[in-house]
Amino acid sequence: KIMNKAFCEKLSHLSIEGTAEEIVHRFIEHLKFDLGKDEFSATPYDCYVSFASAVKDILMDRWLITQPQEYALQRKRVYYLSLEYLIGRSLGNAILNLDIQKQSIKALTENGFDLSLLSELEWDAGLGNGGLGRLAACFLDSMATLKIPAYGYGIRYEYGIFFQHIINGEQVETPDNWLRYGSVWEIARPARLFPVYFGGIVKEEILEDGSKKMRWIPEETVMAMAYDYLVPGFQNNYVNTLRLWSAKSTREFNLAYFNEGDYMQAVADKNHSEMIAKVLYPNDNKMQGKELRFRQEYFFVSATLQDILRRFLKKESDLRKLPEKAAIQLNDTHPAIAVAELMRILVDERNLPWEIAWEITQQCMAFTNHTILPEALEKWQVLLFEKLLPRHLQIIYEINERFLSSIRITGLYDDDFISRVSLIEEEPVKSIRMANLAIVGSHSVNGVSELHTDILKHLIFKDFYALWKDKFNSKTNGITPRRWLMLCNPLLSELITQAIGSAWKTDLKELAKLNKYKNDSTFLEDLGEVKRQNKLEFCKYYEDLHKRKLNPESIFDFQAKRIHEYKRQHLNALGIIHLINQIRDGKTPYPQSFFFAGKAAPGYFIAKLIIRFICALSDYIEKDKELSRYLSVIFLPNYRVTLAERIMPPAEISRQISLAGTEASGTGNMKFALNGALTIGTLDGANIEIREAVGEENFFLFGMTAAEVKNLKESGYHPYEMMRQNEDIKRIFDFIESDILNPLNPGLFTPLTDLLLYQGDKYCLIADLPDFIRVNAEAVKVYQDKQQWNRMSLANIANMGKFSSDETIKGYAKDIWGV
Ligand code: B1H
Ligand code: IMP
Repeated sequence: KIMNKAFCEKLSHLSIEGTAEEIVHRFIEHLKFDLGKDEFSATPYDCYVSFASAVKDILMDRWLITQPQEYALQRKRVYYLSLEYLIGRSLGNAILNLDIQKQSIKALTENGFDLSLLSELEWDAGLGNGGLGRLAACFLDSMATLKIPAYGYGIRYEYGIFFQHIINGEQVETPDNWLRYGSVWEIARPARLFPVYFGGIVKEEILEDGSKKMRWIPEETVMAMAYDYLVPGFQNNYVNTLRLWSAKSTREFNLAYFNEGDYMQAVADKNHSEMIAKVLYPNDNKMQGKELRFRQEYFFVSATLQDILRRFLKKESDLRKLPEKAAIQLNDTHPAIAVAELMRILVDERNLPWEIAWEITQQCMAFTNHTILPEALEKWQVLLFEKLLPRHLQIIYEINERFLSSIRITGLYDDDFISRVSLIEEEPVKSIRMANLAIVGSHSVNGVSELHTDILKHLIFKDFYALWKDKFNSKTNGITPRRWLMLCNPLLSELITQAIGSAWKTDLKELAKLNKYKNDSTFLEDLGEVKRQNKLEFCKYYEDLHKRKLNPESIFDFQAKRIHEYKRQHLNALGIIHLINQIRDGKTPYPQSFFFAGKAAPGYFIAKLIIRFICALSDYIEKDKELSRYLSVIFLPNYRVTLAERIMPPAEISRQISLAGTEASGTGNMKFALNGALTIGTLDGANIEIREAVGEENFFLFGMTAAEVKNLKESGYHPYEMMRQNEDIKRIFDFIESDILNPLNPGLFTPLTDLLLYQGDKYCLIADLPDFIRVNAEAVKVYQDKQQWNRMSLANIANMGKFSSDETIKGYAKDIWGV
């Protein structure tokens, strides 16, 4: 004990209520005493930092109440392991969740500051690629709101997802050095430090009783240092922890290295170790088999499991009780090495018998799959394993042997079956199948929508489903209504609250009460007016930033998501070319603005070409007087959480047009619908459930079903012939092949058209195009009946309750975690 009673007393009595006066006081203290700034030197950014620090003080105060409470209660904790957290900004969210909006605005306005201007100075924390990372962030919000003692664990990347610039119609990436000026929101824990080992050899030891034991003698050590981010629940005084690991060289802690050996080499080695937490891999739905990524995965899993066990062992000594106190959720296979690591700790370090260790591991672990795209399924070469984690490789072999012999002795399965479920793939290169490891090592496997889970059960994991039906379950994704409605769309939130009260904020199903307004023409007009105001607001934002005018009278139509062939941004583009052809034929369409936003992985050639295609289309239309009267195409650069918050309120049409059976769930689809956009979509992922919830008459459906796609591909799909037989499609391709979009660069888009016409059109754009053209026209027709459109929009908002991440988390808590 380093503190006496008197001091502890003072410590526990200093608390912050969160009045305007306290906020101002702390704001000033931070400005003066942390930053050393005065009226002559403070910049707007200094003011943001100091004010945000005052808000963080309140977060910290609540956190220091929540955490000891949970120690006293000793409830089971949830550990969410994810390589991605796409958080965005924190200031507005903290103020909302702490319920200090009125005081904050008072504190600022009385002193001549503007909250929205200060908020704009915060950089996004972009530690994720897309849906998978944003889902993790929504889950943290919901777990805190539901007062579940939960921890997010991940990596504190020095560089988050790259910035996207569009230069001459092309994507250019620059690094997101988000920590350059430090982050207000993180708390460094320099003493919360764990060693993580790599490489070396495994030695067999004979113990006194004659039994054998494996001892890993690693070659390399990297230190993992904790940084904490506080996660407040919605207006409930409950604050959880997101703990992100940073890599530190052991050199830092062992100065002897510098004295004895080669000083220059020691510093160089330091860089090598610290590379681990340097940068987020910028791929979405694709595995990149790089050694550094493999190191990242093990680094954060090893540090996390050490921390979990440390916390457990503070109050318990019997590791058999671990499953009663810890639920570990694996966000895809990226942390799947946790299965082998926990086994290694229990068997090698804690000397538990294998069977007991296996029981503990399986009961703790649960696995969520997020994609069925074959290129995303993680497989790591045995050679790499052997080099970096030789003991884990042995453990995986042993898990595999025990697993395969347990099914062999039943006599129910043939050799083909056994080689399909094996954790080891022999051809073309011997590799470890991380999904198989995660499935075998977990008590629960879930998909992220009904359709996706069905595909897991009956297609990609059907052999495991045959073995363990009860392991499989579906948890449809969700979004937090705090960020995705209250924060981003204050006008709509206010209208809703006036109509049905505030209960929807923590019980989104309350929105169903809006259904009673479906024939209330005043309410429908108010709803339309909110959308109109949001469109005008967006126009102002866009025009200030990009010096280009938008037409607020046009239909605001959005496709915002990572650029990927399976998501079919190019299908949307083909639909726009059809409209061009119609205008050339003298037909005058209703004015439409097509917005695209999304990043392409830097190494994904076709995705980058799709961006060029959209930008070329945008230019061509803008320069043509006749076309630009009716159409505009706008590529919004650098899609990120903050931009997503800007586009949800003004959106009228949401495009969710992936080929059926490819998008596991989607969550952008939910954000748009919750903000009153109508979806033009396929029967894919969660679209199916959204359509069911809002009513099929309030959803613009097109395209094949997943079953139809399967049939078409099996019976022979001939996109070129289809194109030849459809006059509209033929003209679309004639248009592209004429190089009118790219006169200075003839043939630029040939790789794209070749993929569709001559290389099998993997994602069936040609097959779905006629129905896509039909549904686009239908939506535009309906739009012209404003009251009808508003009624459909209301039906969407009112029936989105099931897609709150609060609901999703309740499902995980009950069915998987037992909390
Ligand atoms: C999703 C990924 C993903 N699924 C590999 N899979 C990655 C796979 O860096 N990697 O190697 C990164 C990301 N991301 C998305 O998850 C799905 O495509 C969406 O449909 C789904 O809504 C989202 C959340 O479940
Ligand atoms: P951790 O769980 O060890 O990471 O500690 C997080 C926070 O939990 C600490 O800052 C304390 O507020 C609280 N805490 C940690 N250990 C104890 C304990 O033994 N009793 C009560 N509270 C604790």
